[in-house]
Amino acid sequence: SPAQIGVTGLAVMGRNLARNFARRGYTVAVHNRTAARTRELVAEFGGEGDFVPATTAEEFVAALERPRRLVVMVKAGEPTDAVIEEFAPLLAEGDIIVDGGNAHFADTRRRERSLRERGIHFVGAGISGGEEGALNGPSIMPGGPAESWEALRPLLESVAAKAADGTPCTAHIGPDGAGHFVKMVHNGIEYADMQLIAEAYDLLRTVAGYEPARIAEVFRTWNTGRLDSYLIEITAEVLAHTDAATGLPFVDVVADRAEQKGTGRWTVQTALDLGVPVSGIAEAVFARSLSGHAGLREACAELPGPRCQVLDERDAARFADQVEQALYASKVISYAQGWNMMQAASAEYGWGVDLADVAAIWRGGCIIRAAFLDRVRAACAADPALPTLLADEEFAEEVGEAQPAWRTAVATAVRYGVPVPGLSAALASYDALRAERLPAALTQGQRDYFGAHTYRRTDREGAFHTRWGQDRSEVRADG
Ligand code: NBP
Repeated sequence: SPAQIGVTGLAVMGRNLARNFARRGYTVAVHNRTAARTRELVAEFGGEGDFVPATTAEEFVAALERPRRLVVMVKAGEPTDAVIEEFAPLLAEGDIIVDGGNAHFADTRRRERSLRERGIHFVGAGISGGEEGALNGPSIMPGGPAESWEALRPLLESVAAKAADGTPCTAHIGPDGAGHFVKMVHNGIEYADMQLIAEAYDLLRTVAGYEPARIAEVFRTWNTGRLDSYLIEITAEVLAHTDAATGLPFVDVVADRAEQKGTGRWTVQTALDLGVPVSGIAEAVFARSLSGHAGLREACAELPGPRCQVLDERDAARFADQVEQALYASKVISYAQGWNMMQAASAEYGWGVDLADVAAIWRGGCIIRAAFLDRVRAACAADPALPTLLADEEFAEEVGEAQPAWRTAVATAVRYGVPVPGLSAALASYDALRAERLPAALTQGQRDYFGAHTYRRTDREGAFHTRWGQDRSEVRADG
């Protein structure tokens, strides 16, 4: 029987996604550049459902029912272009290519435009959840023509994760690059979440003096409250783990150099272009970069700083509670920043992204899945024009209540010399947003002084310039 869907690119992600479709009762055509992978898939997992193995691109395309639905799961970048160029000439008008890889949204926009001219629907779908998610239910963020969503919807809803209320974690995000954009911001927020958790761990270790196993218990407790999330859950697992070779806490034998594959960096680069401050994500990306600069760290290792005194038991317990509040408030800030970034891109590209949908489909399957996202969804649904999550009454109240403890946690970190770029940048963002007057007025004065860049006044309309080098009289600079 003809296959309802095809998957080409059968490394971990593609193989697991193909199995997911097959387990849900779909007939799945499978193909890979190196045919051995296709044979391995069918030999190992053929019993899980109906697979139609194809060796050549022609065989693969011929195995699919019309309109053809073809998922590409290859390495992002040139391999994706190569695969599209291989298949596009074999497809007919109305056929759909889904790119499930981690493409940059600008590439997706380019590919969508070029394939549209050839009558082919191109869908850039962000897929989160790693290999486990691909097999058992990822969060899927498709962007592309609305017609193709109708053709893909039943299949994607069937394989996607289900949120606690049973709704599938997939929705049409918007045209062309919208899906990959949202996936990129997801990954940026993931960086910020991980950095904040790492800083909280560092404070509990260094200032409260807790051992990793005890910190694991603290995280387990936090995971029963408002911080309930996959990342907090796995943090506890990693901290509780003992290295078999040495008997030491696992976290103590791992080299402290964090690596990255690039989606966090893309988020920050794109945010700079859009002019949206995403300081939480930026600090997380920079923190990973700094950790990897061995020479720089070695050159600075002897620089003076305060001696860290571990708190006594009672103060440590109080401090741990303050750290929870700092972590939660900072998390709200970094989500608010990510949300602003999606709003800005949606306006810039005319995508019409529904941010309540985005929160809803991140509730399950993806790496940042969290109970918290149900509240973000509710806030966006209640007011689709919400300028920031901080304007939501509930979030505003919570962050407002957390802020004294948040300040104490950050101040303590500063006093003890523990770096907390994520927690402190979030607090700075909060204080800047709520400030009645910002020193930006002085910045404008400086710009006018050295570059005649002009300024606006608080009391009158128009642009003005002061003749700094002459008599310092003010002149109108517009009209
Ligand atoms: P990889 O990113 O490691 O890519 C390997 C696949 O790409 C293989 O099937 C390989 O075929 C194929 N390929 C390459 Br490389 N160059 C090709 C070319 N020129 N023509 C045809 N095929 C080519 O696989 P992955 O880790 O499964 O990830 C797949 C996609 O999903 C990536 O875009 C990734 O960023 C994204 N993603 C991954 C994860 C994750 O947790 N790993 C999570 C979310 C998204 P071969 O077998 O013949 O070499």
